[in-house]
Amino acid sequence: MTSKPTLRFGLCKLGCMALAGAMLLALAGCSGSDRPVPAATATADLAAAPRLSLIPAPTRWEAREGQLRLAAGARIHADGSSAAEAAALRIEQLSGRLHGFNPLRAESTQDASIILRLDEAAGLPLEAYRLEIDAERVEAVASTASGLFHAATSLVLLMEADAQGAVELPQLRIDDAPRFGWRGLMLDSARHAQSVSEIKHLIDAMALHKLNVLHWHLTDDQGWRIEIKRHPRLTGVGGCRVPAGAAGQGPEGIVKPYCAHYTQDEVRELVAYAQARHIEIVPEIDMPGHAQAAVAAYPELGLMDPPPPVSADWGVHRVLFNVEEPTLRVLEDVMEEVVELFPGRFVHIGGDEAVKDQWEQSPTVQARMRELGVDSETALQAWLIARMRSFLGERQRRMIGWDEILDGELPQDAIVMSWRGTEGGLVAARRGHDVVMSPSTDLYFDFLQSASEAEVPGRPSMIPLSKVYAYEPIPEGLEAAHHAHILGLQANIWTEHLRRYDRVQHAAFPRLAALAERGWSRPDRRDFGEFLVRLGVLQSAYSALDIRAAQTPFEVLAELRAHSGVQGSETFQLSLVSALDGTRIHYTLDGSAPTAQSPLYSVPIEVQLPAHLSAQPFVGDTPVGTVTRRDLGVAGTRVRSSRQLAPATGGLVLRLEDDTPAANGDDTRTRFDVEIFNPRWIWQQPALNASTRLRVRAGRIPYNFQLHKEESLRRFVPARTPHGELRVEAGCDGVLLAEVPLPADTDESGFLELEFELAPAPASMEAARDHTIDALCLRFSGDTRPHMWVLDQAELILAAAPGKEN
Ligand code: TNX
Repeated sequence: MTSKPTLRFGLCKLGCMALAGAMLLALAGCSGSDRPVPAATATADLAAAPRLSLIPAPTRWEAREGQLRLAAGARIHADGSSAAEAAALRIEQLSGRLHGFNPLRAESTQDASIILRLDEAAGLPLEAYRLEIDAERVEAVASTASGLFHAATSLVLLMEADAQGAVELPQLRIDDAPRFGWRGLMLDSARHAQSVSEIKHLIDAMALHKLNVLHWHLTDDQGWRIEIKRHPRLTGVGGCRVPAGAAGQGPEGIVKPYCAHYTQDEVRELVAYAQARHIEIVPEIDMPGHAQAAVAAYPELGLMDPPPPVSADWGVHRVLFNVEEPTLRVLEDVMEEVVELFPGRFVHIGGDEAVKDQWEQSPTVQARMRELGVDSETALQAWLIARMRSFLGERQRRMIGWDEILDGELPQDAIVMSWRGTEGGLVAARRGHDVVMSPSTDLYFDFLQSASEAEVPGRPSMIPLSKVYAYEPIPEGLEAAHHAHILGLQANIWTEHLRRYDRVQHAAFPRLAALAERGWSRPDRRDFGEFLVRLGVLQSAYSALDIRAAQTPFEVLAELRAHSGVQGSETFQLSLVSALDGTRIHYTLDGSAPTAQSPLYSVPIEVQLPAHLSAQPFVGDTPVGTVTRRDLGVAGTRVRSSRQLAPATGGLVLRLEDDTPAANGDDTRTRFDVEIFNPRWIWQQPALNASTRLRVRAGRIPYNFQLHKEESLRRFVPARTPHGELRVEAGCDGVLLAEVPLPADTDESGFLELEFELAPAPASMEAARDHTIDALCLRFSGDTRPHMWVLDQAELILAAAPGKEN
C-alpha cells in the first residue's frame, strides 16, 4: 500500500496546539500516538476541530485518548443476524485488501475485539450507525443492515496497518447518519457499455463512499442495452451501431459494429451485487425521446419511413416514439420486465430532450392528440408520462423523470431529477414533488475536471473537484417547508466520450468523494483544504482496490512564454496554476522534489532554459496529490497542441478523439479540443518576432453531431479550392497571414502535415515583427461533413538567424 498522510484526529489536536490552528496541525502530519491528550468530549466546537481521516466525514464524533492495536489473529463477533454476518464479511474482505489484515471469527463476545450488533431497539435511523473504539475493543451498533454495513466500511478506513501485520485504530465514538437518503451516481451504459465485472467494480467503489443509488441509463439513441424477452430485437438490433468514421470500418471495408447488452441474468446478478452493498439500482428507460435505437429495432414504434439506423451521432436527436396504443403496450411490456428485474422502489422514465418536431409533423400523432383531447405536444408528453406513472404505480414503483417532466401536468408522487441547473428542482419542490439534484452545472462528470492536457475526452467546460465539493443540494431560495422534498443528489456520468471503463473511473474519482461528502456530511463543516488532506487516505484505498482515479486535479499546470528580446536572447516567463482552490504551490527548478520549504509560487517567474520544473500543491505544510514534473526548453514555447489553444468564446467545445486506433494497436488516440459550431484555434501571444514559418499537424474525424436547433449556429467559412483551405489570420477576422489548400484526404497515418510561410501583406508583417499581433487564429474552410479537419498541433519554425543554428 502507498503511504497514508497521517491525519488522525483529536490526539493530534492538543499535542500540536502550538501550531497555527487545528487545521494546520492536522496538516502538519502529527499522528500523535505518543502525545496523550484528554478526551475531547464537546461536540460544539467540531467545526474547528480536525476531523477523522474519513470521507464522507461522520456527523458526530468524539475523540478519546489513545489507540487500539489489533494484532493479526484478532477476532470478530457477529451477533447471529444476517446483517452482522454481512458486516463481518465486509470487514474481512476490505481490511484484507486495504491493510493485509485478516481477522478471524469469535464464537463469543469475550474472545472478540470487534463486536457487531444489529439492535433494532436502539432506534437508529436507516443507514445510521454507532462505532465505539476503546482500549479493549471495537463495538459497532446499528438498527439496520445498511447502518452496520457503513460502520464496517468506516472501521476499515480508520485502520492503519503497521509492519507487524497489526492495525492501529484511534479510540473514539462515532454517531453517524447520512444527511440525504439519495446519494447517487448515474452510469450511462447506452452510449458506451461497461462489462458486468466493471460495473461490479464501480458498485464496490460506490460502497466505499457510502453512496446508495446507482441510476442505470440503459437505453438511448445509440443503443438499447437491456434484454427484453418479449421484444428481442430491442437488443438484437438496437444493441448494435456502426460507429462513425474509421472506428466503424474493419479491414477491407467490412463494417465493425459496436454491440453490447446485458442479459436478464446479468441484470439480476448486478442487482443482487448492489443490494448486498446497500445500493439500489434505478433503471432508466428513456421516452419519448432518446428512442432511436428502439425505433431502429421496431420501426412501428416510431414515425420514420424509412426507419433510422441505431445512431452513431452525439447530441439531441429528433426520433420520438409514437403514441399509438400498440407502442404504449410495448413500452409497458418493457416496464413489466424491468419491474420484475429491479425489485427496488423507483423506475426512471427519462423524459428529457424530446424535441417535438416529429409529433408536430405527423398527422397520426395530431389525430391521436385530438382523440385524447390534449392540445399541445407538451401536453401529449405529459399524458404519456402520466400513463407510465399509473402503470408503475400499480406495480408499487415510483416514477422518476428528468426535469422536463415538469412541463405540463405531473402526478404528485413523481420524482423530478433536476439537471438543467437547479431551477427545475426549486420549482418541483415548491409544487410538492420529491427531487433529486443533479445539475449539469455542478454534477456532470462527463465535464472535464481540470485544464490539464491529460484530461480524457469529454466536455471541457470545467467541473473541478472544488466545485463538486462546494455544491449544496438544497437550492438557494427554497423555503424551509419544502426542504424535505430534496431527497438528495446525484452525479451523472454520460459516456459519449468515455469509451472505456478506465475513463469512466477517471471521470468518477476523486470527484465522487466530494459528492459523497456533500450527500452525507453536515453542511456546516466544509473545508476544502482539509478535505484534500483526508482524500489522501482515500487515495491509498483507491490504489489498493485498483480504482483508477484521475491524477489531473492535482497536476500543476505550467505555461511558458517567450517574453521579450530578439531570437536567441529572449527571456522566458513561467506561470503555474493549480486547479485545487486554496492550495499553494511550492516548486523547484532543478528537478528536486518540492517541500514546504521550497520556493512558494506567487507571480510568473523568469526562468533560464532549460529548466526542470517540479511542482506540487500544498495545504499548509502537507503536500497533496503527486509532484508534477516538466522539462522546460525553448522548443516548448513554440509548439501548441489544440488543447492549449484557447477556442473562441461561446459555442460548444468538446475534447474529441481520433476515430482511428493507433497503428500499434494500443488504442491510444490523439485528442483534439474543438469548438464544433465554429472550429477555430487561437494562439495568444505567439513568439512571432523570429518566426515566419508555421508547421501544422491536423487530423480528420467524423462530424457526427445532431445539433437540432443549434444547427443554425454552425459557422463554416466557404471553401475557395476543391477541398478547402487552412487559413491563418492575425486574430480571428483579422488580416490573412496564410491560406493553404488542403488535399482530399489525410496521409497514411491519418494525419496531415503542412509547413508554410506566413506570408502576410507587408503591413501585417510589420505588425508581426513589432509584436503587435496578439493572436494567430487557425481554421479550416469548407463544409467537409461527414468529416471535419481538426488541428492537432501548430509549431512556429524559427527563421535561421545569421550565424546561428536554427
Ligand atoms: C444531456 S442530461 C443529456 C444527455 C447527454 C448529456 C451530455 C440529459 C437528461 N440529457 O443525453 O448525454 O447532456 O452531457
